[in-house]
Amino acid sequence: MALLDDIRDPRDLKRLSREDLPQVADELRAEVVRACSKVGGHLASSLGAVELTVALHYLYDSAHDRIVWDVGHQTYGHKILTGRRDRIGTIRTDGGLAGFTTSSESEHDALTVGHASTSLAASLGMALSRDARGEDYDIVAVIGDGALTGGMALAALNQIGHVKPRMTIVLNDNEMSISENVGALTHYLSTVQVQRWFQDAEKGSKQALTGVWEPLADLGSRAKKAARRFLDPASNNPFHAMGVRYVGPIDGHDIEQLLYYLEHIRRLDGPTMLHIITRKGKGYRVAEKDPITWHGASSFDPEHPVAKGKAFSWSNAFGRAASAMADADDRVWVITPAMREGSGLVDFSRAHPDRFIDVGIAEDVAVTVGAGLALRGEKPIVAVYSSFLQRGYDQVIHDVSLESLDVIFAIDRAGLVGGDGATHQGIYDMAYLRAIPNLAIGMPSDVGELRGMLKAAFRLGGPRAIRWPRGPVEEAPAGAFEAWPELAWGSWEILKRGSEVSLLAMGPTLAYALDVAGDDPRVGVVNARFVKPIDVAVLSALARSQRALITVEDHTVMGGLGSAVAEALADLGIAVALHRLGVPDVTVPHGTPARQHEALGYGPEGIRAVLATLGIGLGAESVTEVEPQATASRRSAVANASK
Ligand code: HTL
Repeated sequence: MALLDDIRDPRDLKRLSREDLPQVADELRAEVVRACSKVGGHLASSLGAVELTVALHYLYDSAHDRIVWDVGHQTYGHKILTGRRDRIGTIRTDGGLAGFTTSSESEHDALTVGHASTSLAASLGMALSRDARGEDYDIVAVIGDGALTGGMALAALNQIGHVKPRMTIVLNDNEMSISENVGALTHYLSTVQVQRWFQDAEKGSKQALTGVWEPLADLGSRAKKAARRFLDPASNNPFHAMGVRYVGPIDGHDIEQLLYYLEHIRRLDGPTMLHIITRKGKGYRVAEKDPITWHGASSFDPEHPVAKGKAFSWSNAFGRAASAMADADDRVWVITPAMREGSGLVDFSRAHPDRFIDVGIAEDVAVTVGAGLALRGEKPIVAVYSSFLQRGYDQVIHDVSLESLDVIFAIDRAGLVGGDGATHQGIYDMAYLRAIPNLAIGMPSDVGELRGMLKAAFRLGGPRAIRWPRGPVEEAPAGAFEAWPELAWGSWEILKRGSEVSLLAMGPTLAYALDVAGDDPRVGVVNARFVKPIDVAVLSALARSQRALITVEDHTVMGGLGSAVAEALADLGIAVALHRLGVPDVTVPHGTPARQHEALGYGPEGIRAVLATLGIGLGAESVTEVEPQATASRRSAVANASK
């Protein structure tokens, strides 16, 4: 690792000669593979951006200039070059580096990010400030072709083309989102532009320099040669039409070319997009061959890389259930905003290609396409991660709930999600959905309940959200839609009666509650599987007969199950001690969910601690010595960790 060993800071990189840079890229690539083989991570995207990373850091001063990475999952090389090499093997793990760029982690991370399509608007904001204050620094946004499918990116581009601030936009085009990229723009980029470039590169473009390229005209023959590769702005280019100068496409793995074009563009006024073509997984054979599998890798043996088989998951259970529903009824459609694999929909997309639609990274569009389908009598299922549905919030209210349309929201990754961390935590959906009229919400605790909820949602109609966590679940025989269990929407299930206290839990926290309650006759357990409506009959009976109720949820305490129960008790006029366990008012970083549940006070130990305060001692370890403050101090420890 000859060169990388001496790079502790991007300034060290700048001391090298240009000829050395390909070697730095090779070493960086090896380091990214090594880190991901240890702890997993976004391998393929980071490998594809290695040359770009080297070129950007060679040219710009990332502590002063602003390099704004979209999503931030392709930045492992950037992290290594910006003083974090010694910790790169901790990425996405408890207390380790974040998986995305995070401003609090480094001055070189211009934006805290994880969700797609924000880089252009944020860069525009930075440019507006810079220009208003007469400051002088460069702004480079790096956005993938996947992230460019997001409405936010396109709307920002529209504004950038209007305001015309000086900035560079690098469009890192590998023709992939997580799966194959979708949309007309993608089609345009891949077929028209790329073909044109490869043809023109051979022949030499006959297009003349026009006024837009005049800054280059006096740069001599090399610039003119380069300019031949610039597309004629009069051509039918959508970015140019939006007021953004377009350059490219060029080979994004050729550092010389990258530097050459970036240097020229840096001198131009106004916004310029440099379209670079890269390969996802570049330089690591398995990842190049199968970038979908190696987009988000688990740990692997770098000498013999084989993707780990994954246990049957909630996503798989949903995918199968959706297929059975679509088999039974031709009105069932599934819409995904770019998460076919993650949402367990690969088989569905093959079995029902005509009723499967990937709208790109555009959750807002996914929701309103669902509304449109429902308006025509179809039965759409919008399959979306909890944290990404935040992007479609207005659409849920405005387009679906006002008319109480038959749209099922299949919400995956509800709860803490692990390595993806703060940006991806699925801990707000009940809070933000519960206030919406007409919208009902449930959370199953096993596959049978998932099917029962889907069936009930389908039969009852109206907007219905069903949420489930990331991770494995016990597989249950598939069976036909008609044979699925009937489940009364809004019904809770008393799993164990207790004489003094009841634990009300949902989804994964139900296992904690059952574990803690054991066979102690004083402690009951309820599967509080619906938060809207909640089971008022069961709740009021419990509240009148128990000394205390404890809600346990993998969600913010504010607005979730605990809130729903507190509100219902207030409405019922029942005064009973209520302890609400869940995520307190803090951001939660990446880490191991089970450990985080404990640290935040809603794991088994946290439940025992609360029971201990009620005089119910259970289990030896924690109960007697745990004071009420213990939970609070654990909470603040996690809060501090996330700062
Ligand atoms: N929806 C939103 C709003 N944000 C994110 N991050 C996702 C979904 C999920 N997601 C990623 S990475 C990614 C998606 C869809 C693909 C991005 O494709 P792009 O980059 O072309 O921009 P590439 O991977 O290098 O090809 C993550 O959550 C990490």
